[in-house]
Amino acid sequence: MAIELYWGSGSPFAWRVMLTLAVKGLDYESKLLEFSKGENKSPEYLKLNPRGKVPTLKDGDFVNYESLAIMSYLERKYPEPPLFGNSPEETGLIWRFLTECESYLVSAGDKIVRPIFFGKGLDKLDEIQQAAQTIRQELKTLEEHLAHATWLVGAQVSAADIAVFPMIQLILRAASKEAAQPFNLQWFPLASLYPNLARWVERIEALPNYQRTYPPHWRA
Ligand SMILES: N[C@@H](CCC(=O)N[C@@H](CS)C(=O)NCC(=O)O)C(=O)O
Repeated sequence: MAIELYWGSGSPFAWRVMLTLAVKGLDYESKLLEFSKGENKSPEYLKLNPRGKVPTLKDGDFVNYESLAIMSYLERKYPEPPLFGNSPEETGLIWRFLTECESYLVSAGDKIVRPIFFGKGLDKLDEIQQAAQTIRQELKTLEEHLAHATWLVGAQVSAADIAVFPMIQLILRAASKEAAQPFNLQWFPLASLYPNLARWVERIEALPNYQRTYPPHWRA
């Protein structure tokens, strides 16, 4: 039975799972949900994921949600190529990047990306500036780390790269919006401000099957 992936265009969390499937060369049935039509809150979908969020993965009778939980399930079920490290040290470092990403990039991103995209809460200037500063600090930390590394952990792409990358793409897209201009975010252009990070982004974009993971509405 095919793997089914419920996802939304532009969701960085769904993008993580799509990249995991791409790198592991796993085919899946795409179940693209339209938030604007409330498809993620339909009674059928809420039976799979009571939070009404994406991503959700169904593999045979097994259903799971939360992007990192899905990634770790896929790793155990389809171990090749390994994405959670080749040694205890690599696994520990990968989990450090994952939890740092949730604690800093994701939580700061939520306070600023949402207002920029949806126009709500743009008046919370202090909160936005503080979140922007957290993100600049995280970009700087990643930039310095990538001065000496091709991938975030180990000699090949790992769950750390796959989980962080969609957040970077999301914040760059937010920074390019007109609503972001008054905040002087200094996240952009990546190639001149954060050249190591820009090269790492290009490496991920060159992964096999990457194109299928790119949010369709971002192409427009
Ligand atoms: N922690 C969750 C976050 C999932 C999430 O927030 N998904 C968003 C899209 S980026 C969503 O489905 N939002 C719809 C809603 O909350 O109604 C994960 O890692 O999967």
